[in-house]
Amino acid sequence: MSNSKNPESLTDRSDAMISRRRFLSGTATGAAGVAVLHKTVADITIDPTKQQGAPPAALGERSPFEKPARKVISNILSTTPLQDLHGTITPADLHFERHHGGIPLIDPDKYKLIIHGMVERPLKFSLDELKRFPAITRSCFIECSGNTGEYFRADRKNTPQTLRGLTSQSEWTGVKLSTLFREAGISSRASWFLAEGNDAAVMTRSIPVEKAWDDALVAYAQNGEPLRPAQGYPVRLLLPGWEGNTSIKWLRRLELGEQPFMTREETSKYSEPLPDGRIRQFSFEMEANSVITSPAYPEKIEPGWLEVRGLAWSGSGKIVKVEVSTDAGQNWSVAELQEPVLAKSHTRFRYLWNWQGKPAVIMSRAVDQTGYIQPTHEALRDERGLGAPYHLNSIVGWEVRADGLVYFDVKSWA
Ligand SMILES: Nc1nc2c(c(=O)[nH]1)N[C@H]1C(S)=C(S)[C@@H](COP(=O)(O)O)O[C@H]1N2
Ligand SMILES: [Mo]
Repeated sequence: MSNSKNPESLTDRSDAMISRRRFLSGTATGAAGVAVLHKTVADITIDPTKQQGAPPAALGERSPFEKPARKVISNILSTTPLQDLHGTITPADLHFERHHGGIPLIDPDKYKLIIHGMVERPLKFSLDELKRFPAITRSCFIECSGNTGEYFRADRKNTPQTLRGLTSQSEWTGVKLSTLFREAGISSRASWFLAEGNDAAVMTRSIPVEKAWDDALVAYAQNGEPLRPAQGYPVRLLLPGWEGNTSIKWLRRLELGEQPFMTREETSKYSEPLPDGRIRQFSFEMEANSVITSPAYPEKIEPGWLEVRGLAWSGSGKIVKVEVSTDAGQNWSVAELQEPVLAKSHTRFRYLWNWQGKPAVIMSRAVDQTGYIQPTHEALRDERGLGAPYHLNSIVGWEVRADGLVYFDVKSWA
């Protein structure tokens, strides 16, 4: 992977490493690295004026100077402004949204969840009854399998949001699906269940029962408050790490059966033709993915030290490594991961880079606990043919021009 035949890139790298170490240990007194990040101020004058603050408002609002916004792509889709967020959590109002039949308004007092089919006791739960069961709280991402898919164009003016904004991370609370299945006494022959939503689309998916014994959740809260209507209020199914379309919102019915139910979504939509003529179906797990959120279009950077920042995630478990390349994927260096690293969760990575003012292409590559390495676009195409706009998790780049302007690297998607 390291390119020892290229003397120029070797020199660049060792210079960068020495300065980076000095920079980190704080011994670079007056050295170029520190001066660029933090200029010394000669005249320190303190402004003595005070301003009477506003009284508390009924609703906590963002500072009027901050305007992060979802990008509404169509009446069925909106994306998370990944470039405006820090850390890993997505504020609920900035969670991406994907609706096949609009956002239904459901009265929580009238809400019911039915479990039936191959069970000893068909059951019907109110919201209060669901809340009475032992609860669990966990963080995880939800990512649409169409991320960087149907609505993505390989245009140089992509932002992190238009590139990979169909993923969001929340802390969810609810009752384990296994608790409810035990309550209903599901048959030992039941190996699949149908999950059905209460929206105009009546969205349905078939899910293997093993996912219930693993980590499926019937969720009623998100980031400390009840779900937002767009996220499935009052109750959604949450299948950590699996493609977003399986996390059925406005969940109203679970039916146990012996086989996949072959719903409309499964026969007409979520299937992917492969180069060898086979069709990939029930491709539930979201493979490891990552995106550099800064620097990215439309930023303009200055020469000197800067922190390359981004998010990595995997539906198969924890992220164990993220590597960053500043030479279009020839050499890779290990980025720092923000602890705690959680399974099936957005993981923040950071990498200090001394940009010398020369054209560069920066990329990130995620590795998860199964050893899976995020593939190049070329490798993904060889494997899957890219016949369907789903599960397109390949490595992407940002092109940094000599003038500091940053653009989506269209070549990384060719
Ligand atoms: N009932 C219902 N559930 C649904 C959908 C829907 O249209 N109706 N969309 C699915 C899809 S395609 C995705 S990617 C996720 C998106 O969840 P979010 O809107 O909370 O981000 O919800 C899934 N669950
Ligand atoms: Mo989706």
